[in-house]
Amino acid sequence: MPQFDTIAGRLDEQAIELPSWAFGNSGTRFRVFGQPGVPRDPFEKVSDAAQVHRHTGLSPSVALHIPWDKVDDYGKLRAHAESEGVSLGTINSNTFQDDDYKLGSLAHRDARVRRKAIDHHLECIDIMDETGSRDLKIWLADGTNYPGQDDMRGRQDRMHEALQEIYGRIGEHQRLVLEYKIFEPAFYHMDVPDWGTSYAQCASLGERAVVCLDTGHHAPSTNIEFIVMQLLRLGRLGSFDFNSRFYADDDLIVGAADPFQLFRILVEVIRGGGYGNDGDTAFMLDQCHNIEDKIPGQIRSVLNVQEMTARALLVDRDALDKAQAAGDVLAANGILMDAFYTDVRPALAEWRAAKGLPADPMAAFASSGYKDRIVAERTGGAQAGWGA
Ligand code: PSV
Ligand code: MN
Ligand code: MN
Repeated sequence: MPQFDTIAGRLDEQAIELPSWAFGNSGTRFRVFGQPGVPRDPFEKVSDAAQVHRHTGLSPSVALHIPWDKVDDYGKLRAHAESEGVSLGTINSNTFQDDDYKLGSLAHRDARVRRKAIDHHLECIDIMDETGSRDLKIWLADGTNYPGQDDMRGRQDRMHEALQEIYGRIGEHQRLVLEYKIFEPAFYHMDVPDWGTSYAQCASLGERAVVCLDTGHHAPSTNIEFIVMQLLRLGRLGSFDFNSRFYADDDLIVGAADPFQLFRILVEVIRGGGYGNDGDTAFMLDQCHNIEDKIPGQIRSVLNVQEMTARALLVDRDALDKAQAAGDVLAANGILMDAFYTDVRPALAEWRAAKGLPADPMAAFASSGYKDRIVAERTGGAQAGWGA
């Protein structure tokens, strides 16, 4: 197996975008537990995200969700981010929290509602021009709850027409990223339920339309790494929303529920040329920290991604190719498992220290005094992110 030193350089290529909504209060439909010191506005969310980058060197950008992160002056928010050492990243649209969208947004039967949803996306593109963002990420809550409720084919056609108009406004250096999800909030059918639908829509829009794979958006026991392989093969794996799940779209800390799955996904990302300087697949977290502290929750998450990336980079590709070509099933599987079982934590601590980063980012944050400061300064913290 390769030594850690031989792959250490590749870890410099890693960038994991943080979701602004991970820093605000969030919860389930049963209860939102408030935490002291949570951000009161997008500026404070960006400051909290910057702490994660300060301690890990892994998260140089923050994704925004509109209208949760609506501000009067995006230039000011951009300057604030830059002064904190991060940039503004993906702009996420939101057509799921408005009464008009009860029966859908881009797929709605009513042209007035579709117009409103399209205009929201055009506004998001205007914001991207101001924030300097590359990606417009679209996740649609559109779907139906009952068989016969609406004509699925008509909905697909209307959604396509609407996406075409939005895509037409995407700049030359920007991308439209279409996220899929098997169910929820619609329970009978979703209009973009799977990677195939997202791919089909993107392929007919143009080459700057790509798919977002949220790791929590599949049926149980779906082979997600196969989807990663296929989308990279087709040149359409635009981004990841990383999180983990035990049951549904749990949005838990990535790598918490199934570290082996995260490893297998990263093996395919690297194999398919989607990692770091090799490609254009953006890594993003999409998580909610309902009961744990938010900033350490994000620190733990990016460290988990880095750890599994290091293990995936350690796979001995030459030996694996030989074993596969020879049809040596057990040897091939053993080579993969050797990398998975390698504890890279001590080597990563040294790697961080050599870069002037804290060897233990969790401990460094805990002793930084930042949390005490925000608890004292921020009173009346809003429910940011979900429900804001
Ligand atoms: C939907 O479940 C989703 O994964 C989409 O990415 C949304 O924009 C996001 O959650 C909000 O957390
Ligand atoms: Mn998502
Ligand atoms: Mn989700």
